[in-house]
Amino acid sequence: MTYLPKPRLHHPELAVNELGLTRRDYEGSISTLCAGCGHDSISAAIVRACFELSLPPHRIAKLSGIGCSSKTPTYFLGNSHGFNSVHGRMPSVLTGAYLANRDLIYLGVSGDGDSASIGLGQFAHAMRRGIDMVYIVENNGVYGLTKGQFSATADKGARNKRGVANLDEPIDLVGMALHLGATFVARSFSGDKAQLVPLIKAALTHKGAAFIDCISPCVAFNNHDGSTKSFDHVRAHNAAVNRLDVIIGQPEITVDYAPGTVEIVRQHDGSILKLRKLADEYDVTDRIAAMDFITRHHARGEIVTGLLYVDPDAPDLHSYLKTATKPLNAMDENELCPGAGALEALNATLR
Ligand SMILES: Cc1ncc(C[n+]2csc(CCOP(=O)(O)OP(=O)(O)O)c2C)c(N)n1
Ligand code: SF4
Ligand SMILES: [Mg+2]
Repeated sequence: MTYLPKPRLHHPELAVNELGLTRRDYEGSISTLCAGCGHDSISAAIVRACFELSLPPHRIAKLSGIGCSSKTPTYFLGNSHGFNSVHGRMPSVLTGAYLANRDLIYLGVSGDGDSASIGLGQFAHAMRRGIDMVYIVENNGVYGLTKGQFSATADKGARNKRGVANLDEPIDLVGMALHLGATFVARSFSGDKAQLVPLIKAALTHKGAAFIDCISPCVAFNNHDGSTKSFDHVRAHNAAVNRLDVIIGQPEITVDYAPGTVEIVRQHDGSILKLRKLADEYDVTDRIAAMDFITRHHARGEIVTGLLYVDPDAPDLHSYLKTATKPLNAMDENELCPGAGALEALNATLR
């Protein structure tokens, strides 16, 4: 059985957000993933982020591909729109939905197999097009659902459960996202909610393509000595670049920041990110420096986590294409099909 509803009753004193909703209103069905799977921690972080941002669940559309990671949208945001697509094809389905209706908040959830192997082409184009979305890869270095084959993000030399070493060079999705033009790029770890929840909140309020690579140990096939995606390995090699809070519509709070230790980033919609830099020289607005930073730390065996790059004033695909502001499903027949005269006028501009 893959669908288990949760009991609707909850504690009467559970905190409510600005919409009068509790955290439970952002949950989904009971997870059927392995106990301890990192993906469940990411689902919990998504629930918390959406609850804390007071997002209306009916305004969120969650889309995924195929894999244990891609099953997770069943386990959060049960009152939102959802579409479980084909292996590696989530980005194109999300792109179509976003072009048809820009009024929804798009959340794409994928795996390292889904995005770095079969879906690599789709991933690349989604990053470079400025689609206003949050794209989370739940990265465990294996194809969990099909029993633990190495994925394309597994590090060279990493060993599988049977002790066999991976001989291929890894694909770093963060490096690709930076290279291809994503305007919000971050990496986190499923077991670090203090970092992950603010990152998801920041990504949700970012206008443009926001990518989060979240290391998420697979307890069944990739959480043993020799794996570079295990809980222990990531804890021992994690180098966080910054600490992040998201403050929505409260710019006056910025006056409390200690000089020299904080980076303020104003996002396109006016919301503010507060970045407490652990590394003083780290600049979140410098794409080239971010690429250099992660490459140098990767060579040292370190996993850099935190917000690596953001362009707070990024344009999105609708602004490039100058598309209608109204969602297609809200247009009447005349707006959808304005007639031969309008078509002729359009064609004339292209001759
Ligand atoms: C077209 C197609 N090819 C192959 C498969 C088999 N398949 C299902 S899930 C999967 C890999 C999933 O790996 P990942 O995206 O990393 O998710 P995880 O299970 O690790 O979370 C594969 C190869 C499929 N379902 N469809
Ligand atoms: S096989 Fe791995 S990825 Fe899949 S549910 Fe189990 S622990 Fe999670
Ligand atoms: Mg995987």
